Amino acid sequence: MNLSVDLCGQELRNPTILASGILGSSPDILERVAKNGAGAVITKSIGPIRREGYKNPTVIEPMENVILNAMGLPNPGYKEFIKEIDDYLNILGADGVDSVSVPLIVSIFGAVPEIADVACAIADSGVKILEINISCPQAFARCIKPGLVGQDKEATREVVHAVKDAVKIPIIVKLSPNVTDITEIAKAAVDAGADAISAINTIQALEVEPMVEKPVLGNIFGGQSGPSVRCIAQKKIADITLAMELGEIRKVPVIGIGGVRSGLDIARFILLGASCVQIGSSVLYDDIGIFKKSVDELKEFMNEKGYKKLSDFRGNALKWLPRE
Ligand code: RRO
Repeated sequence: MNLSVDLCGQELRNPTILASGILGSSPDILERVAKNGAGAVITKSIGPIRREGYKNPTVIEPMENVILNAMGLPNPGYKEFIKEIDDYLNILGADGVDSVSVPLIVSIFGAVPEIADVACAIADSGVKILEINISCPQAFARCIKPGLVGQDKEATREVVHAVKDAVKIPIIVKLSPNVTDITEIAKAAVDAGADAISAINTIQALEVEPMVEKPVLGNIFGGQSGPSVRCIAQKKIADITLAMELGEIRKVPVIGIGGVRSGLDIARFILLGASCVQIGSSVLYDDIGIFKKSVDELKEFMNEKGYKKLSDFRGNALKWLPRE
């Protein structure tokens, strides 16, 4: 059975990727994730300058299967980050872990023109794929730039163009679910040169503590993730992949993100046309054993169905979707 995926020219041994921002970004932690079976890993989003992030609480579980976060893009700034990049690349790069290569994808954010400097410096340090985060809900709540890039076609085009003009390496663009029509933003990103699309970032959310009569998160507003968002993510992915199938958006790999917790969840996203998935909040529920566990379950599913590779069933559920 072959579970490998070609993502923007990099071979992933299986279709699971550690989502950005889940476990911090130290080389040691990413190495543990790689050793525990992830096909690739993504760092916390890195921006133009150092940011402390928001005050606590930054992550809460207000009810079962629901995680809210408002971290506030904490990061050391790209100049500090690239000082350590060799540590990352030595762990995950050409020689890989246990002779298996686990690509390192660096998530970046920022406004134009600074984001081009961030992208350039990181690409020059040897990273092979970037993910541009145009979709952090907290960026909207506290107005790093008025409005969220990922909610506006023109702003999306401008940011993706700026990064494409600055670097030769492939870029994934991570989309927000907090829009009326995600296909419009996906199209703007792909038209501007995105080599792959990932979706979804977290859904804008708010929790209130009744006894003290105030919001719980330090930043007041946050983003919802966890198993509760999986079906919402699946709808957004289907919107994008169907638009690609209908020729409305150029075909590029689509990466499903949202509540993936099992091999059947991976299969669900692939059946809707995704190339692979990112796993985020489930790491908090199931620890990093989630990668191996879900890949083993995916193998069981494929075995039972008689599939030898992911392309044997990719997109099979799309034929049920209405198209007019
Ligand atoms: O740092 C955050 O608060 C954060 C980011 Br950058 C993001 O992309 N999504 C999210 O839910 N939180």
